[in-house]
This record gives sequence, structure tokens and C-alpha cells, in this order.
Amino acid sequence: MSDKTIKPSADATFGDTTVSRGAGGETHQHAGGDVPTLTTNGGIPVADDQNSLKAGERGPTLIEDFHFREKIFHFDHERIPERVVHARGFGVHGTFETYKSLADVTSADIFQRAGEKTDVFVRFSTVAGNKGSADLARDVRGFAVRFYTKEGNWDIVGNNIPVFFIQDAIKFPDLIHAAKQEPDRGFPQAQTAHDNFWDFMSLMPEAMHMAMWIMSDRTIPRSFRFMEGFGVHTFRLVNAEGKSTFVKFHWKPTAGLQSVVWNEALKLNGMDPDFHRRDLWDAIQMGDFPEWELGFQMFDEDFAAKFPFDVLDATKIIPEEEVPVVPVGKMTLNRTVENFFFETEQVAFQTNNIVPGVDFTNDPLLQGRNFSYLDTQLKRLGGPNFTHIPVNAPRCPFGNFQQDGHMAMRNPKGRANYEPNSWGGAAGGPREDPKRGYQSFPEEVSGQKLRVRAELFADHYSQARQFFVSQTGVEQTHIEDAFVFELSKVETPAIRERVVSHLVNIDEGLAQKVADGLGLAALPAAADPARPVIRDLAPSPKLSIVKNGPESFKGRKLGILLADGADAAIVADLEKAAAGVGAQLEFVAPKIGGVTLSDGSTREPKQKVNGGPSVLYDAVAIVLSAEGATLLGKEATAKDFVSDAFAHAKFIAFTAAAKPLLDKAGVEQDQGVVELKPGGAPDFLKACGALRFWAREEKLHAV
Ligand code: HDE
Repeated sequence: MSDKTIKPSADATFGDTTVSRGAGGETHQHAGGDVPTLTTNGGIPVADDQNSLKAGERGPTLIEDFHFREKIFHFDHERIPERVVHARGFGVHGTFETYKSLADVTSADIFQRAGEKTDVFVRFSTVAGNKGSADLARDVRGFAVRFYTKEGNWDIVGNNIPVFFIQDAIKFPDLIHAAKQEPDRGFPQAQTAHDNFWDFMSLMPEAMHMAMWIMSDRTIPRSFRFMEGFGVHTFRLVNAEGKSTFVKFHWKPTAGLQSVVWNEALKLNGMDPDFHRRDLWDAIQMGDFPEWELGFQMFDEDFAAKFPFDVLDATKIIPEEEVPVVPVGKMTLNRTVENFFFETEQVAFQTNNIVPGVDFTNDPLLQGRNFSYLDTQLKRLGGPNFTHIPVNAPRCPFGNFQQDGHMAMRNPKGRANYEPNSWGGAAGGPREDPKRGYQSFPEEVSGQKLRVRAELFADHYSQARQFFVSQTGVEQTHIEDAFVFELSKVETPAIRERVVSHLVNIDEGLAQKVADGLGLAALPAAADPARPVIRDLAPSPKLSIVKNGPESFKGRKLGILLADGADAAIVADLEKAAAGVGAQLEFVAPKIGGVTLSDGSTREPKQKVNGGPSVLYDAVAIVLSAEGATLLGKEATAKDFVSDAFAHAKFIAFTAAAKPLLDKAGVEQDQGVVELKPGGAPDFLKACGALRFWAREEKLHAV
């Protein structure tokens, strides 16, 4: 045994340059100066974090090595259970600013003063996929917002779709079991295109309205930044006099709505499974803060009584054209988390986090959720003290006599830990406040105990039809295609037919197209509706994405395919025009090291062409010299870049010299394919404001 292997490095120092000697005598340099010293959790400075303590150079590791054991012990216990639904999510911080006092309808402190600013934490998520699944799964997106108000945490735990699959919380475990991986095989994950899901759906006519939404482009958003959010249920606002007003919560992105097309989603999942989280991260990091307006759809008992559907039924909307959405404030997301696990993973949203001035209704789905969200935190976060975690703690004064339990970070101070007590004053601890304290709305409740649903809940198709007829032709085609795609993955013919039998009640044209797409011999008979379908509900343009898109290319991303020798003036033009409309811009090139343009200036590409497909961008420009076009004409991924942009109905600009590449990629010129001339960039960026050249799409699909 050599001397140098058994003794710790002789010259180890702390807080300065440290040299530790490995078993073979090699050394490791550590930074010195102000760098903090590595310690154990007990604060003991660590001299060597490279080698475990051994009995001899080639001997066994010693149990005495407290640093090694603590490090491995902690690592072994790093995981907590992922959320049973909404496992994959991304959280960020922001601010909410109240537009004006709403004291006439609610006593909620957050709505008493114009200009009031309230901190928020928001977590966006998918529902069905596991934590490591891909962002562009066809799925509902969670849209959970926590307001840290002066009267406690208020959570609106919503989705990007205003209705839900089921009406009663008792069916939630069945829905989620059916949607997630099939239990015998453990796949497919993050996909609803499988037998169990559609079997369940086809046996639950109440899910048909939601089926239309999930087969629409709402489930493949381009970005979290470009989707709406909804509280889904009807809630109550209650003012200081105790008057109640029904309300539905809406979040509207100021940047307008946008989704991708399905083929693009499939490719994005492979090319960048983190597409949505990266997009939000990048936008916030570059100071392009996404914003949403919170809107209230308010109505009273009279409206509820006259409305043809039950306002307690979460499978129904109230069209905005009937009850307008009143903007009440703006949310700006402006800060990424410092640590993903600490904040995003440990945030514990709860529907029952509600503040004075807001109340629940008897929506049976909401009532069930109020149990579930508290319950689930115990399992995930390991004890009753999850509100001690900073992201879950209120940011207003708070206190009670709850104490102890796992990982208590704070306990009541002093002698009083019960109430009533006679210790008096501050020593007696916190007391109830009948004036400011939460009061439930004293709704009259009576009735027999029954396991039933209210009568109007039985209308399953009318609003599904209304949703379909409110879409543009392009969007209707996407819905038809989505049904055909999903059901083509269903192996049991009877399930496919059963789904189509519901579609017959919604729209015969839709049902026929899906039947044709599946190759069904004949259109199945309509499923027996529990209530007659109301076929003449007025279309609601607010239900369309395309009709509610942005007016400009702001916040969107232009991808420029470049190679050495590309026209510098055109590139500069595009850069200026993109900055002018507030768009992001990225270069894609044959080599990541840099591109030299025609005037000798250089650009730094963000992507190498085989790792930077056009699905990453909202529009593309192909700026190549003749040599560049020849080079990239021999590169399959460059041809894919162009042909995908074309197939996904994107706007494409090109320099004359780049034309051979477009020809090789099979691009047929249309109004969405624009030759770039000097000074032409602003017009191109303006056209890009339409986001897609939809007229092209129908020419590209034959089956
Ligand atoms: Fe959830 N849901 N949910 N849900 N939900 C959870 O809570 C549940 C429902 C929603 O980013 C869980 O902390 C039941 C509707 C979001 O952390 C769990 C029912 C809507 C999130 C749970 C529903 C939602 C969740 C899992 C049927 C839209 C993610 C982990 C009655 C309005 C929150 C957790 C985050 C998460 C239960 C239906 C939205 C198990 C029982 C409807 C956005 O408690």
C-alpha cells in the first residue's frame, strides 16, 4: 500500500483552492476565492467529494463514510410521486393587476381596488402523459393559477378547454384509467388514440361535447402563451351585502389563439419534446412576457333558470355571445422559477383554496374536486405540512393552532395551542374574525339523498353540435381528421362504430366523413339520445381558434435557413422587419459554427439544419445563394425543412437563388410562398400575421 493512497490530500483547504488526491494519485482542482464550501447536510466541510472512504486502495467502502452515505441516502429518496393527472407541467411566476373595483359583485379583497397588484404562480400541464412525456401530445392543457391575495391563496385550477368529459366526480378515476396507459401493457402513454379511451368515451354520451373539443386543435396549442384558460365550473361571487352572482372564469391571451397542425405536433414531439416549456422559458427570459386578461361571465338565477342547459353541468358552456366576458384584470407572467422541483413540482393547487367573496356552486364535479385536491397532496408531498413549502404558503398574515406533523417548519409560538383560551391578547394566539372571515353563501338546500343527475344534464349532443358548426371549414376538417386518426389506432371495430354513432347526432356530415375515413361499410345508426338534440343553437364564433387568432406576427418565430454567401441585405431586412413586429428570429444553417453572408458579415445559427426542422417556426425564409441552394439540395433534412413548412401551410419567403431547393422539396408556388426582393421583408412579416396560409391545406390531402 503506497503512502499517497491512504492519506487524504495533505494540502486540503476550505474556501480556497483545494487539491484532493484520488486513489491513483490524480488531483482535482477546485475553484477558490468566494466559492462556498461544500458541506454535508449537517454543515461539516467536505474535503473530498470524488472518492468514497475505503479500506485500502482496492478495498471495500467503509460504512463509516458519513458523507458518502448521506449523499447516496438523499439521492435514493429524491423522487416524490408524480401527480396522478397533470404530471407533466411547467410553472412560472407573475403578477395580476386588477382593472377596477368590483365591490358591487364581490367582496374579494383582490377586486376592491383599481391597480391592485397580486403575485401569482401559474402551472400549465398536460393531463394524461407521465412526467417525462412530450409536450405536444394531443391532450387537454391544465391552466392552474394561484393568486397570493391579501386574504389568502385563491386557486383557479382550470383547463384550456371550457368543458369537461364527465359530469360527476365519481367517474373521474374511470376516465383517467381509460385515458392513461392500458394496465396490462403499460402503453400507449400520453395518447388517447387507443381502445380503452374510446371504449369509455363511446359508452359515456355525456363526454361527446368534450370529444369535439379534444379532437379540435385546442389540444395541440402552439404555445402555452397562445391558449385560453377556463375555470370550467360555475362559481359564485358574493358581495359585502351577501348578494350572490354566478360567474364563469375565462383567461384570454392578449397575443391571440394559435395551434399547430397534427402532423407538426407529431414531429415536434420527436424534435423537441420540451417545445412548450422551452417556448415559455425563452419568452420570459427574453422579456417578451405573456399576458392574459381575466374575464368574468356573470349571470343570475333568472338567467340560469331560462338557459336551456344546467349551469351546474361542467359539460356545458354559456356562449360568450349570450353572456359577454367582462375583463377584470390582466395577468403577466414575468419570472421563471429558480428551481423546478422546489416550486413547480411541489406546488399544491387546490380548488378549495378560495377567498371571501368567492364561493362554490353545487356542480357535482367541483364538489368532488374539493375533496380530491387536498387529499392528493398528502400522498404527493408526504404530510399535512405542505403549506409550509414556500410556493404553497400564503403571502399575507396567517395563523392557527394546527401543529406538528412531518417536516413542520413552523408551529404556533408561545403557550397557547388551543382555543378558546384565557391567555388574553397576543399571548392567546389568533382569533376568529366574524366580519372578515370566510362566509359560505347561505344557499337553501333540501332534498332526499339520491344518486341521480338533474334532468337537463341528459342533453349530450346539442352543444357538441354548436361547437362543430362554430368552426371554420379548416377547423372542421381538422376535427374530422383527428377522429379518423384516433379511431384508426383503435383495434376493435365495434368501438370505432360506436363513436361514429354518436357523431351522427352531432353532425351527419362529420359522421359521414369519419365513417369514410375509417372505411366503414355504412354509416351506423344514430345512438339513442336521452334528450332530443337542439339543432339550431346559434353558432358561437368565439369557439373558433382561427377566428380569434392574432392580427400580427408578434411573439411568433421566424426561422431563416441560411448558408454561406446568402444575401446580406435580405437577411438584414428580415431582421429589421421581425424586430419591427416584435417577432423572434432564428437562423438554421449547415454548420452551427457560423455563416458568412455575401458582404462578409457573419451570423450565428441557433440550429444545425438536421436538428432545426421547420416545425420549430411559425414561418420560414429560405435565404440562399446559388451555391447554398446546390449544397442544401443534396441535404435531405434541408428539403424536409422546406417541404414540411409547405405541408404545414406556413408562409414561406425565398430568395430567387434558393428556388431550386424549393423545387426539389416539391413546393408549388401559391400566395403563401413569396419571393423576397430587397425591401420586401415588412410585407412578408405582415402576411405572416395570418399565421398560416390555410387555403393551401385542402390541396395537400387526398385521404
Ligand atoms: Fe383535476 N386533479 N380533477 N381537474 N386538475 C389534479 O391534483 C380531479 C378536473 C386540474 O398544475 C390532481 O395536485 C378530480 C377539472 C389541473 O398542479 C387531483 C376531478 C379540471 C390540475 C385532481 C378533476 C381540472 C389538476 C392531481 C374530477 C379543470 C393540475 C394532482 C372531479 C377545471 C394542477 C393534484 C397543477 C390536478 C383531481 C377534474 C384541472 C388528483 C377528482 C374539471 C389544472 O387532485
